This record gives sequence, C-alpha cells and structure tokens, in this order.
Amino acid sequence: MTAIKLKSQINRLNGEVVIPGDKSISHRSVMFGAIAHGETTVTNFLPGEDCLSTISCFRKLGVQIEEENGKLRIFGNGFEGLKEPSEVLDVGNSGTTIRLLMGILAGRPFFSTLAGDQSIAKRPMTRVTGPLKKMGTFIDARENGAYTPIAIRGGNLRPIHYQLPVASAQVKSSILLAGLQANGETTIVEPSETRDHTERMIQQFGGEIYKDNRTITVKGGQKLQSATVHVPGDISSAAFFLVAGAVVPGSEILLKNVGLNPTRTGILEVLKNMGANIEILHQDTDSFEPSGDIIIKSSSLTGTVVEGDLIPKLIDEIPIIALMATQAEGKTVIKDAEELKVKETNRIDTVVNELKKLGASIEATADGMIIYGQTRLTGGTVSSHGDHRIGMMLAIAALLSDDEVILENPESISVSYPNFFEHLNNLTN
Ligand code: SPQ
Repeated sequence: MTAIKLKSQINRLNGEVVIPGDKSISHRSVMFGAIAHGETTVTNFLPGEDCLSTISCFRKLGVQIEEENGKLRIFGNGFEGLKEPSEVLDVGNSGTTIRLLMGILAGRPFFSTLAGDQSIAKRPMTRVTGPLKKMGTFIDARENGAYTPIAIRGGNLRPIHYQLPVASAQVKSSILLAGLQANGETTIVEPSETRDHTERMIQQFGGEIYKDNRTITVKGGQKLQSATVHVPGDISSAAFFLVAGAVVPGSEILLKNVGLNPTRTGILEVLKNMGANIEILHQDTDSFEPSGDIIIKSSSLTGTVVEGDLIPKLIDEIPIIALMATQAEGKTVIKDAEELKVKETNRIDTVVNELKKLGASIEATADGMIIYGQTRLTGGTVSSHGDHRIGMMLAIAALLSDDEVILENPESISVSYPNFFEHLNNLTN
C-alpha cells in the first residue's frame, strides 16, 4: 500500500483554483450522449476514474466516444443503438455508473453483467433492482438482488408510480432512465429534494419532464436529440478548498467555475451559518446548470446543526464539514445522515475514526456525528480507506496539524479529483 507525507503547519492559503468538471454531470453527459440521436459534444468533462469507467462501459455497449483536447464527442444512436456487450461492464468504484446504467439497460432487450471493485460490492443495490423489477425487467444479483455482480436481461417496461424510500438522486435517475423507455408515464415521489442533474439533462437533450413539488413525471418513448454540454466545476470538489480557505488563518482563495445548482449548494448554507466570509461573483444563471466564482476568506467560525432536507444537498460534503466543525467554536451536530453508511466507505465511521487519530473531539451517532471545537490537530498516520472524499478531507486536516501527517492510500483521490494535490500545492507556494 502506498503512503505519502502530507503538507502540514501551513500558515495561509492564497491564490485561485479552477475547479474541475462536475462528476455527476460528467457521468450523465456520456449517458445522455449515448442514448440520444446524433453527435453530442462535452467540454470540461471530468477525467476522473469514475467518469472514465462510464466511458468504458458505453464503449463496450457499442457507442463511439472520441476524446480530443479535453473535449468529448459522443455518437449516439438512441436507446436502440446500444448493443449487447461481450464483456462484463466494469464500473470500478463508481456508484453513479452502476445505478444509472441499470436504468438504461433495464429497457434493452439483451443480456449484460455489471460489477465493480470491493467497495462497490458492499453498496446496496436493492434500492434500484427492486423498482426496476417492478417495471418488468429481469434483473438478478448476489444475495437476492442486493449486491454486485448484477445480471440484467432487459425488455418491455411498464411505467410505475414509485415513492422513493430514501432520498437518492441515483435511484431517482435510474428509474427516470428506465421510465424514458417504458410504455406510459412513470412518476417518482422524493422524500426530500435531491440533485436534479438528470431532470435538467432530459430537457437539455430535448425531452420533456414535469416536476410538481416532490413529484416528478416522465413519459416513455421520447426521442432525445444530441446536445452541446458544458460541464461546470464540481461544488463537491470546491468544498475542500472552501473549507481550507475558511479554517486556515490568513487565507484568501478564488474558486473559479463552480457549479451552483441549488440542489447541490448546501455547503454554502453551512459555511454562511458558521460565519464564513464568502462571496459569490459572476453568476451564470442562464445555462442548464448554473455556475459562478466564489471567494473565501478565513474567519472565526461557530458550531451549527446540519439536518433534514439540507442533508441531500450536501451529502458528499459531510466529511469536510466535520473537519470544519473541529475548527469552529462550540458544538456541531450532523443528523439525518444515515445514508453516509452506504457510500464508498461507512463515512460516519471513517470520518470519526480518522479525525480522532489527529486529536479531534468527535463522536459517531446512529445517523451522523457530534463534533466539539475548537481543537488543535496533531500528527499521525491516517488512511483514505480507498474513499476519495476521506483522502481529500485528511489532506486539508493535515494543513492545520502541528506535526507530520502520513496518508495511506492517497490514490483513491483520482476517482473525482485527479489534480487535487497540484491545486493544493499551488495555494501553499
Ligand atoms: O458515484 P458514487 O460512488 O456513489 O459517488 C458519491 C461521491 O461521494 O462522489 C457517493 F459516494 O456521490 C453520489 C452522491 O452521494 C453521486 C450522486 C449522483 O451523481 O447522482 C448522488 C449521490 O448518491 P445517492 O446515493 O444519494 O443518490
């Protein structure tokens, strides 16, 4: 296993970071390009390992995808253009790839198998295999449809009315992608609003979708047309520098090209509630996905409560919010976040255990964590446990640490942010 020494004892961070493309939107741009008719171009696509897994799966499904100077060209021939793959579709570490792909394959009249790495093998799939079976597809997986590997023989789909048992954009998107192929209208009701990139992309590719409060309806049999997609920067990646700028004294960072879709901006609300000095500039609200630049300056922070409908809007930012709370005055409570247990790792346990190694005062609860600040962090050996967001959170924690911090398994960071360390180093020079 590899390990690296992280930069520690940093006095201030200064400069700018152009945030790389959004992972969720990059995945969806390839998928929609593949199921639409015509040539789709995608700029600012994220070349992270997860998104490369999506490209590789669609190539195995017979879709021509070309990459030239960071620009993707996808030659789609509609859902009907997808071909039976002769190999296993390997999704690597990517939950988004496997869950959304199942929705696409559910309506295809051929056989496919899907599998990924050890982390994917532990992530629950019944939440997707269950509703897709109700729509009439043949789908089976280890432990009664619960875990990879997964086998699908798709076919004629009937529409369903489905109340989502968990607030999950992946489950919603998978059913929407199946719904686009069903014989009639599919309706989904969300318990809390989740990221809506799939809904926006259906419209961007010329399709129709209706939303009434938390009820979303899509008609089957729509023909999608190719589009030109510009992927904004990933706010989940920006979050690491937003927190770093807020907590490292004397810092000022300009984050350029950050996606500001309101279903993803929970982190900005938390920063403001905790007293962060943050300003949004040059907002673009005309595109299918809004974006803008953000300036963050260090300031003193106070504890907060993060809960309820805000959780799905910042679910992937909770590890870095937990670190921020160690540097805030008073108590921070994170609750209603049981979903963290089924991410790349159990993110309640990994956050609590790894931050404790650095001297944080933090405890796990059944649905989140409680953090007491303000604590000085110490050195130690920590691990990403193969989880990109844990690895990046620990690299930011090390900046605040008085002693040496060693990070085991830093490679996982390339899943969503291949040039993370280069961007961090630019701010410390
Ligand atoms: O793709 P994957 O592995 O599930 O990635 C994660 C992440 O931290 O990058 C979760 F572990 O993000 C999910 C996110 O948590 C990406 C996503 C999407 O693109 O639709 C939705 C969220 O997951 P869910 O289960 O709440 O739908």
